[in-house]
Amino acid sequence: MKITFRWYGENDRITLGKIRQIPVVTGVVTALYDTPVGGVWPEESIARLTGVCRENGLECEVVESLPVHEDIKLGLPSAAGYIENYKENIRRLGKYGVKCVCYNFMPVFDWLRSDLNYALSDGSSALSYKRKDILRLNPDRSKLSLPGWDESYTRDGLRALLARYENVDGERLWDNLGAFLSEIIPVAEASGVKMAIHPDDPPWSVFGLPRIITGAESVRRLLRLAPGEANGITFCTGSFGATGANGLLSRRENVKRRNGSRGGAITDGLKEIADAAKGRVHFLHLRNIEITGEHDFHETAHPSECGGIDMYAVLKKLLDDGFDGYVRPDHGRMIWGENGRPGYGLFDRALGACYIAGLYEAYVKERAADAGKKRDKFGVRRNVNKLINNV
Ligand code: CS2
Ligand code: MN
Repeated sequence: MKITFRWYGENDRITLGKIRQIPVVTGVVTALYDTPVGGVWPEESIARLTGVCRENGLECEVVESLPVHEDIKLGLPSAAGYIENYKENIRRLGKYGVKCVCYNFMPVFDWLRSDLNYALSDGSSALSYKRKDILRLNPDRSKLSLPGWDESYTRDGLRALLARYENVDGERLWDNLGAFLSEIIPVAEASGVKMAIHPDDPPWSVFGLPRIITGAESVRRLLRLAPGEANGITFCTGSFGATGANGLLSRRENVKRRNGSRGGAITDGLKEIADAAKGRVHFLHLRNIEITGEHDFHETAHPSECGGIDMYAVLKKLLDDGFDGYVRPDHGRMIWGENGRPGYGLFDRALGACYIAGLYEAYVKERAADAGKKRDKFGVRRNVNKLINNV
């Protein structure tokens, strides 16, 4: 497992020089931000991006996101050309050492929140989602100004796009995802790139738009769409966790201590999603949240005791199942007076990275102690050595 950190490229105020000082982070998760969605990423830009990371002592093996053009999600005839571009991007990224690509298939909106400055009791702030506030933002009824949302859509452009989705329900969206995957997965396999779809955030329909990557059943269906290890997921705890229906949070009713599980409350919901995704979790986003009502939640600091998700249980379950991909701290709070990009300040995410490293070190050493001198099929002994060298 490699601990990474999201970096928004050369315009990010959080420089590579700062990221490399977080003791446990070995690589960044990044993207090109100046190519329009659907276009081909210039090879020289990819070379520059990956090169500058390496020059700063950081790996550049994960791209998040390689956005999917709306015409692909809508299944329009023009999708074919955009899919070709997408394949070319995968090939180019593979050529420059990228091993994992995170993307999503959410119509129109990426992550959605109603408040970017939700006050937590310790004086910090976090992102939150309140259903009634989101309904007030309904683009058909009000002037749409979404916190954190891409400002590049004009109001009319956005309305026109929403209208095009009127004929696209969940089933159609699944068909369009299937058509996309059947084209790109073979290319990803051939390019040594793992595709990791990000769950919908939040995992329910917003503004009448379908959202389909929401829980265990979606993961099973996704994996049936295209064979090949390259077809996988980003296990985003905060996204899957936001709906009580997924039972990821360690509420009393969700927790059954399983025989042999020492510590780490593996809820039935966690087990179900992780089992569905076994062998196909290529990327892990650790974010903690607290559910405050039906379709209401706010984000918290990463440690288990700060939110509803038992982070050790998640990590342990995935590692027990053979996870050996990339992990990054997902959205952090704003602390210590930082005024950063919503969810992506430096300080709290850096705390998150160190916390993840602590959980991992404990897991690896405990496993090594359990296994004695025996070789472990998950490469734990190798990981111990890596850890001792890295930490
Ligand atoms: C979010 C998303 O949860 C997250 O990681 O910040 O923006 C995410 O990067 C995209 O949905 C991935 O495609
Ligand atoms: Mn995420």
